[in-house]
Amino acid sequence: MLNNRLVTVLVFCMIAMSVLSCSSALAERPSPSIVPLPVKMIVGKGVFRISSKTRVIADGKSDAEAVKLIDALVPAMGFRLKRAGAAEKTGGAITLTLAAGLAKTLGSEGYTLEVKADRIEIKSAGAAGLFYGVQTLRQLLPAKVFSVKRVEKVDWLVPCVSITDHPRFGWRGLLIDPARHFIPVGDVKRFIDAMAMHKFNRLQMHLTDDQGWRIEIKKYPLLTKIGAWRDETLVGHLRAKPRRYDGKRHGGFYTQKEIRELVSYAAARHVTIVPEIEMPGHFRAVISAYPALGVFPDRQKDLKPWTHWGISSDILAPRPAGVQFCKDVLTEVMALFPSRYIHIGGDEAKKTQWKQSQEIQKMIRQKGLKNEEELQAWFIKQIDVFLAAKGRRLIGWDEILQGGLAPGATVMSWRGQRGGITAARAGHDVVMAPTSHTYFDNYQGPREKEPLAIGGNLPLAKVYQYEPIPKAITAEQARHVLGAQAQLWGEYISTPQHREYMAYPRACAFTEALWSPRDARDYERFTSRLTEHVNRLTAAGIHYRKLDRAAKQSK
Ligand code: TNX
Repeated sequence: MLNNRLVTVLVFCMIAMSVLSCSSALAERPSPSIVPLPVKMIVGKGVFRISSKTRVIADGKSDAEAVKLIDALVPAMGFRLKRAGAAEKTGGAITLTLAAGLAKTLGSEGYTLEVKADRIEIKSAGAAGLFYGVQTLRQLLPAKVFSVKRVEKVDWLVPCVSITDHPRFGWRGLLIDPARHFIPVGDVKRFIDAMAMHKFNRLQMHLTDDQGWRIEIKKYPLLTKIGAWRDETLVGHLRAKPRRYDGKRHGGFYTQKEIRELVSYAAARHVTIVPEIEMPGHFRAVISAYPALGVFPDRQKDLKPWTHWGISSDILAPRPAGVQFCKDVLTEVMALFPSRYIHIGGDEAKKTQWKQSQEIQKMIRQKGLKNEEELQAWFIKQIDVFLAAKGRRLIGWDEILQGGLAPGATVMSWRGQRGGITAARAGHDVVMAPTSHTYFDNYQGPREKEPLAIGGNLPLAKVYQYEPIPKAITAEQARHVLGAQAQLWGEYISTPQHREYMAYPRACAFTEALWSPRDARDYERFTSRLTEHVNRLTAAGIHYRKLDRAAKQSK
């Protein structure tokens, strides 16, 4: 009797378990590993087949994005997919449609992507959204479609899905630093390609620093003739003693023609290049070219661009001629970069020379200012007014808060979130870039196993957990947080491979922190998607740091 009952219970349990596992198998139709995770994705039944018969349909306005889709698929298809008119009957089509009505719910970067057995439809209110829809579509295909070389003449199967997606933040940035090590045009383009694939939309280029000036300015030719070249470069870490140098001249700069080319290359991938021209500090390369702009021109006649890292005390003397110099440079910069935001640095400006100079001290008194901090604030304000009059906005590192923030300024908060919080509370816009979570020049694993880096420790898991909105601000103030940016400072990064190694996979985690809904974040699931995603990086030839089990443990 008891035995019989036991058997019945057991059989019942087995049936229940098999029903449950069956239904969960249905529910868990393998979900494509999309990075960054879309807001909403429903996986359906069946597949769409991309073949030589597939046509691409786009109206006049979405045309450019259709061409980019066709271009992207050339290596995988081995030929260019043909275009068709909307009315044409085809063997299945990929349609790109601009639908202004979607702006209300999805903004201009959001999109819907429907993959049905007989068609694929991407819709967005903006060209950027179509572009991002295409990026997601590529991730629905096997990883090898990301290869730029391989040519396969096969049909590709796309799983049926229904995706609705839009970014959480509008500023999803990365910074590169050609000032410390020059980055040739081709390598910048390569970096932009990888960014676009991950839906980043801002590339800050740190174009000037103590160690080199990297942009042609017609009015001041010596900036690149002298300021773009240093005699040699430090080998090893700045803190290692004695210091050793490589004895090799290093330098380079972008001509204005090259800058235009980069700006349009980036724009075609919906990336805005934000130029950064450092002032009043990090100014040694400028003073090497034009000693009259320094605080002590007589003493600074033989100055040369710095050959090691750190912060030089050579600072702009904010005489009328110095302020004018900055405005002249920015005039040429604005003509080259359509970016609404112009970054003027403003960080780490050592005030030693201003303190030592009777002339600057007199200037401070005459302007009725209290100290050197207020002089810097006064100077930044001149630049703020100048940029605003031209319809642009000044953005600077959080030191621009000291001595009073210029009225139109946007703050990039790097020394923690504090600067960002102060600025947001005061009603200023903010881009978060704290050293704690966004300094990709820091180590990402055990030092003894990693290539030389500046220091610190920023593992993948920590990047993934980054939350740009500080708890300390209200929802209203949070609207001032435009987004965040990760920095690849270049002191210890001198090749494209190393730059990619420092950027990936951390940038995969970072883009998800900026794009995907806050509540959807799940590190375990992210790393499991990442194991598939890195195959795309491999196919695309991106030199990333291999995933390790520690990535999961170091949470
Ligand atoms: C601080 S972040 C800097 C850079 C350095 C970086 C190295 C900032 C505004 N200034 O000049 O390259 O640290 O991590």
